Amino acid sequence: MLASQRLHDFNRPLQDDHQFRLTYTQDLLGRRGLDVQDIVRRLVAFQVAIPSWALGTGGTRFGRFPLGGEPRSLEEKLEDVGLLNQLNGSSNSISLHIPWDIPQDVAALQQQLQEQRLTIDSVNSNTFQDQKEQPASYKFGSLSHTEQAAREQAIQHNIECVRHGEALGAKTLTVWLADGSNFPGQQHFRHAYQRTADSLAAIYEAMPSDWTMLIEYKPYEPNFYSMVIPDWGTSYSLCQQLGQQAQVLVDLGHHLPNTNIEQIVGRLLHFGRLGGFHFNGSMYGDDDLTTGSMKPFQLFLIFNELVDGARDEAVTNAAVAYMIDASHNTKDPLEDLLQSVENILGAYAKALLVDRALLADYQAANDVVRAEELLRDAFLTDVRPLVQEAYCQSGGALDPIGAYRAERIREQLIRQRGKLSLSTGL
Ligand code: PSV
Ligand code: MN
Repeated sequence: MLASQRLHDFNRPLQDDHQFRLTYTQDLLGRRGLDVQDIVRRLVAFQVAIPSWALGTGGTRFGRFPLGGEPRSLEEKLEDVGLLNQLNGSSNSISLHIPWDIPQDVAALQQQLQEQRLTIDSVNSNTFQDQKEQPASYKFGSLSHTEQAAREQAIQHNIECVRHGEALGAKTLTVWLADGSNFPGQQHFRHAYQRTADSLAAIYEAMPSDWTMLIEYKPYEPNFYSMVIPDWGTSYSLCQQLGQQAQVLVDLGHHLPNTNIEQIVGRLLHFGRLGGFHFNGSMYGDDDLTTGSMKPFQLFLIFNELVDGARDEAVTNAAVAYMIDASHNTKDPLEDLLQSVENILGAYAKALLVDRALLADYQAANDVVRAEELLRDAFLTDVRPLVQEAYCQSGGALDPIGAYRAERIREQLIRQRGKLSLSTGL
């Protein structure tokens, strides 16, 4: 890991320029009555979890080009997240995917978590692949399967995920189902839905009372005719039946092109059912690109809804869990994750600039142009000095990717872990 003195040394020559830009931004925003210290405090507090499966090189069904030094064990995955968190102070938790991340030595892992000041975010079940020696196959579904034995196996797997999570202090189970059909007539829509609802109810029953179940939706892939949970409405209806501990998870890549995701966020907040996010960038579908790389304005508009909801007393939504769910096929995964976090913090900072009272006035007066310009003005403001200040105040690097490169961390990892890896990069 990086010694804090080294980060300090790295920051020193950058401080002058940073102070200059920070002072300018402070003056500019101060003139608009904004409390910059408060914005920076909120950025420092904002944390986005890193999934264990995004630390290795990803791939497509055509190939994978590993760059080496990737984590070979859960312990090494934790090391990588700890390193990211040292660099930017914004990723203090890791999400696990079972069975890839079954802890071998729970006590040692607990100690490592403590030493690296990390926590376990959520535990994700995997019923989209068959595992060795598993009696029933998920080829035709898991929680929605026509055969009880397959459903029961998938239910037990989810309960087992909760048990692994409990041992490490997690409190969230994320369920994403690949269940669906590839051809018309293959699956009875209503019956498949009901079987899923019943299976989820069995898992929900087995969950501790302080746990949350996040239900993810996805319109297509791996099934291309229908998915059992294709949209937020289906997730929402399942949550409604299950109870207060069930919440909808929005994965940005799980929408058809041009879907108004910010409106979905607004709706779910209104219903108090927005449980979590999987951030990524999308050009065509579930592309799993760097968050904010394709549609930064959309990312800002999503945060605009989140901040609006957080400031409205009428909104009773519980705390939202944030995670990056991306795949890194061409970039160094750690650099890509640092970029994503930076874009997320930037979108959040911009949303904090919006004058909500003024926006409400423009909306009430149906002043379309002023309302739109108010949002555009926030979006076009350069908030990078605020994000950098947040990194700095968290003990991180003013330029996390610069520090990562200056410290030749990838080279070190390749030396320690080797060129080839067994990593599960999706
Ligand atoms: C499915 O595309 C998904 O977004 C779900 O969150 C999975 O858990 C994750 O990718 C990794 O498989
Ligand atoms: Mn996801």
